[in-house]
Amino acid sequence: MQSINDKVTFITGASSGIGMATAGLFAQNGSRLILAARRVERLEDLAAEIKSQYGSKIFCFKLDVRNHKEVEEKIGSLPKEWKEIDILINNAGLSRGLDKLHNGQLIDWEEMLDTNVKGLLYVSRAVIPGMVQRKKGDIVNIGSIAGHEVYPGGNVYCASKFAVNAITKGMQIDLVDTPIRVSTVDPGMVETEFSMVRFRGDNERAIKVYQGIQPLLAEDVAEAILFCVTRPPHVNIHQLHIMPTAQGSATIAYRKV
Ligand code: NDP
Ligand code: 8X3
Repeated sequence: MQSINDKVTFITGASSGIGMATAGLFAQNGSRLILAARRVERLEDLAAEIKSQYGSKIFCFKLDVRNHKEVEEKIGSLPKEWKEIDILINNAGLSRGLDKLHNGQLIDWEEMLDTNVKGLLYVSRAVIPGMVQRKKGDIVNIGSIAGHEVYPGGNVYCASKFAVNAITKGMQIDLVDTPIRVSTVDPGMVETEFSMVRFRGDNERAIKVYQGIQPLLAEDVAEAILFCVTRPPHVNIHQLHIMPTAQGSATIAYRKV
């Protein structure tokens, strides 16, 4: 097992859910953290909490992964002690709506594709060259069961996660002549702000997603991410599916009502 102690981990979308839980777990394991998201005040609160708990070194900055220029400039101008990123966790992502494709909203499609696909590409393009130059690094992309199965109304969100899957494969092939490892962690239902975002704050609808079932916790996914990056150097976990025990597929869940 490799240690992440003192390694620099960059987490996108660290202001909530899986990203936030991963920040906590990685700090607990001695990693230094770069945390990015749009809600920077949340990052600052998280950083203060983690610092007081683990004494970690943390650098936070506001970032909208959809904005290519901003991604390039902010990652390109990281302070000297934060420039050498060891671990990149491409986690920022979201879903909007569950409409049939023919009723879908263009604005929702664009937001999902711009964030989940193009945002991941922009961040990767800004970070990976340094890893190649230094001949070391780990990349974990957060995919989804939605990147393997299409479910009713999932259309464009699923397409974005199928794309994450393909991009991950592409990275694994393109980096095969380097020591850099690339993984995708693909969860089923995780109880985070995901459904509140998907249904634009409709709490009742969001709660129903997890009714009668024990979903994954963000911490469960954080553990899976940590597992990927702590394998011995000759081991690359290509893909890690993680599902709630009561979820058999994207559409089949056993709910106790
Ligand atoms: P949350 O809504 O709790 O967290 C999403 C995070 O992404 C937030 O920190 C948000 O920060 C960030 N984010 C969204 N858009 C942008 C943007 N344009 N720029 C920068 N950051 C952004 O959801 P989860 O933790 O569940 O989601 C994390 C990842 O896990 C996503 O990729 C999601 O698709 C994936 N996933 C989730 C599952 C689930 O059931 N919850 C299952 C499978 C995969 P902010 O708004 O502050 O910018
Ligand atoms: C999030 C899980 O099942 O809503 O990626 O697609 S699901």
